[in-house]
Amino acid sequence: MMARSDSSTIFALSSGRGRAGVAVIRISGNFARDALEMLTGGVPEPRQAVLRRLTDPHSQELLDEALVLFFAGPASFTGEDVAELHIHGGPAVLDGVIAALGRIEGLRGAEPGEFARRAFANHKLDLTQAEGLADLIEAETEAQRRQALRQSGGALRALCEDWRENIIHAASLVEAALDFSDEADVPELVEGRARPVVRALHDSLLRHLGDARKGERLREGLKVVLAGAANSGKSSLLNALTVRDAAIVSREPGTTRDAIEVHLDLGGYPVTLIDTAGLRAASGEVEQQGIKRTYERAGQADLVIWLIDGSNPQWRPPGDLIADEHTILPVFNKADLARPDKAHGDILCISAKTGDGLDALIGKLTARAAKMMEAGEPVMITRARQRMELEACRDALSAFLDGAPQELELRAEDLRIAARALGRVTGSVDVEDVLDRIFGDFCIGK
Ligand SMILES: Nc1nc2c(ncn2[C@@H]2O[C@H](COP(=O)(O)OP(=O)(O)OP(=O)(O)O)[C@@H](O)[C@H]2O)c(=O)[nH]1
Ligand SMILES: [Mg+2]
Repeated sequence: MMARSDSSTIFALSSGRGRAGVAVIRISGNFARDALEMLTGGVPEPRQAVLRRLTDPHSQELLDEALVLFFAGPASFTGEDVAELHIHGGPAVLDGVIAALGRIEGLRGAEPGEFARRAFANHKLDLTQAEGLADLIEAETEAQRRQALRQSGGALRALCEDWRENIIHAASLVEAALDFSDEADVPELVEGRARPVVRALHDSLLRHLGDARKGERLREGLKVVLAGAANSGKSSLLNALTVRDAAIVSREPGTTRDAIEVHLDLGGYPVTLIDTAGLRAASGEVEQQGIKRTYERAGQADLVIWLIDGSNPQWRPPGDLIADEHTILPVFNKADLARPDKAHGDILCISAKTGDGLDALIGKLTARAAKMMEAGEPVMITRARQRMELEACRDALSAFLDGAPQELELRAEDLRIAARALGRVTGSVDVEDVLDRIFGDFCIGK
């Protein structure tokens, strides 16, 4: 659902669902004070935790004893008055407090991402920080957490704002040249002073855009596909790597049909491992469909482990399975039954059955994951949205650098376009159409 941008006071459970020692309910808006008054009989000093009895304002029934906090706007997460109720995390307590809040006039339940959206509207965070916050909540591994913390802390925002200031500085030089267009300092202003600024910015943008999508990969996890001839041991390997029976293993070739995904944390890097239907001249229609999916998955993978059945080796994948040779990692399985002959070099040998060679394989995967995801630049692009705008900025800067310097109006326009694209990254311009998408990704209570 889309977040409404009205001025009502909103509330939601901000901690996770389910039984817990403590659950936190957040209230934000003009009536946060009144709500506290009605539930607890008073409003504590801002930022001081106090223990209070919560009673239902309608029935006067005792609901819980809770730790209560109040933040006076604008010094709060959303920039509005905010109250927090740290209640006992049982379903009945929670239902009672939520129901009582719902009966207070002027209050309504929050929609997904609505707290963060209000924080954005009140300039507490920009779009990149809001995206970073969403990532922090989703982060499953250490490297993901590091990246999300950097971004929610404003690293990308600061970089974009710095770039934008430089563009505006260059634009002011071009505007000045426009004002004095019949005088001799025009070339000095544009060629001598604006151009080097734009050139440096352009280089910096190229460096960040040429990051091999590491930041986006880290957000999404590295996709590793297990492919190979039917019966080569793909499902056995998946199970051995996850140390549980996620996939069915059997002597019959053609066992796996649907792709099966599991998530691994390799040295802090997130990896999605995908087991696929084995390749063979398939008999049934279902298996053929499975094989079609194997092709689709392999085509989208960051890395394809080509698993070779040691007892019946098929050394190479079919030519049309993978477009990029660099994404293939050949692995020789069933090393307990057979060994590869010398002609095949130092191929990685494993046995999914005995566990032999699995540590080496995990080591190799971890190294690949690190190489494909570890931060080169301290600030990373983490989403396609950001990349798209930064590319638009780069193109406008290229147009400036390639254009005729004496066409001052056109050069000024190039810089305006570039600055606008950066403004869209942080959300300082043209935001309306992206807000629903960005904040809709949050869960309720964030
Ligand atoms: N000896 C030995 N047998 C293995 C090894 N790995 C798998 N197998 C056996 O090979 C057979 C096929 O294993 P699966 O893991 O189902 O193979 P798969 O590649 O997933 O097969 P499909 O899903 O049909 O493509 C089973 O009987 C496994 O026990 C291994 O390292 N050594
Ligand atoms: Mg299988």
